[in-house]
Amino acid sequence: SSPDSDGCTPELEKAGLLNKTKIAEGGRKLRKNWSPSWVVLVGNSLVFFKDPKSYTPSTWKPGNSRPESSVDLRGAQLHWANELSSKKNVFKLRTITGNEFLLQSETDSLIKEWYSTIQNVIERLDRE
Ligand code: I3P
Repeated sequence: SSPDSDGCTPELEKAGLLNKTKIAEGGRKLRKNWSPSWVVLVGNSLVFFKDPKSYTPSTWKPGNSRPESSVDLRGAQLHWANELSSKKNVFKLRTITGNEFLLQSETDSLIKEWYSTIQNVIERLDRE
């Protein structure tokens, strides 16, 4: 059985390295500042960590390190957004509070996996 089988700790659904920039805060547009981010999907939240060099998907555990920020996926919206960047494989995540993030990967399969995993969580929360 997994360490989460008692249901006391939120399920770690996915973790990995993506390029990230915040483009709006509370609906107010921000200047882009792309940087690599260790992104973790756990429970109803997408959590961002700095210093991705020290992490790998197999060794990372929640609680190891302090998050840079986190996003509540309840009521969030996800859209492919290649028109918002010169980079390929970009999607936009908009929170219910009007914070907007672009997430990107050079690897097509990886970004598609992230998109569908996040979308599944959003849809699960919409049904609750
Ligand atoms: C931005 C930087 C971003 C770019 C953005 C530029 O310039 O080059 O990488 O976004 O384009 O404005 P600066 O570093 O001077 O802020 P993309 O890489 O996503 O294209 P944009 O203004 O067209 O969004």
